[in-house]
Amino acid sequence: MIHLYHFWSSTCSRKVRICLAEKGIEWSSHHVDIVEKRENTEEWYVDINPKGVVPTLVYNDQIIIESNIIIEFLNDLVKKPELMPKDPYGKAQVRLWLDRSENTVHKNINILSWNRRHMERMSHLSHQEHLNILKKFPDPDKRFTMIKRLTKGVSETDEQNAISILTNFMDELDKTLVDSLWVVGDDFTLADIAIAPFIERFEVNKLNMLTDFQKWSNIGRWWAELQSRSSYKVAYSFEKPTSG
Ligand SMILES: N[C@@H](CCC(=O)N[C@@H](CS)C(=O)NCC(=O)O)C(=O)O
Repeated sequence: MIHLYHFWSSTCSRKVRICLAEKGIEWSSHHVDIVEKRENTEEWYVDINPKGVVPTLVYNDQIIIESNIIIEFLNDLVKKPELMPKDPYGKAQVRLWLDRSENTVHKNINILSWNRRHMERMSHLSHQEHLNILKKFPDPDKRFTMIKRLTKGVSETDEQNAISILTNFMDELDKTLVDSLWVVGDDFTLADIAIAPFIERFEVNKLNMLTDFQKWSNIGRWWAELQSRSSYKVAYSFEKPTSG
């Protein structure tokens, strides 16, 4: 049995839930509250995910972290439908998009989410209470970044830089989609799954400069197609649990 430790609205958790639905894999849900209860920094969770982030997948006592690695694991575990190209170059292209989804898109959307989403979610806390929570992050890199954001803020310049990097990403994605139905070739792959939750996050955060589908019409066509897949609908239908 597959056990998924995840948070209902996290982009990386949604990525894994799309993949599970594509593969038709049964899974058992373990909801980790990363907002109100901060369960992700509790000892029991850090024992399985030393970075204190979601998602984590557990299969027969094997623990797998990092959403991009989890979806590759699932693709290897269950053969059909195949979500990786057969040829080595195609595989390399998918891995490049997976890397971009994390190191370009996730990294920069986090910068833009700080003022729009994170601070609002934490507005019930005093500065000191918020700081005490961030100090509990087990991953030194994440702890340093989050504490710096809280104490120094995310400036207009930081935001403009993130927007410029994400605009370049969208230009690149649109160019890729001129000649192919999906991000890598004409078959749906892990690359499509890895990018999808971030486009939705641009929309939710009302980052209109990053969702101009008249300008990026190839992305617009791809995005509409992706949202109509049942795997996307299933992944997004997981709602915030009322308790637990
Ligand atoms: N590279 C990791 C990133 C995981 C990550 O940052 N997860 C976020 C949710 S999307 C999280 O758990 N954040 C916890 C927090 O900010 O307290 C992955 O892809 O799994």
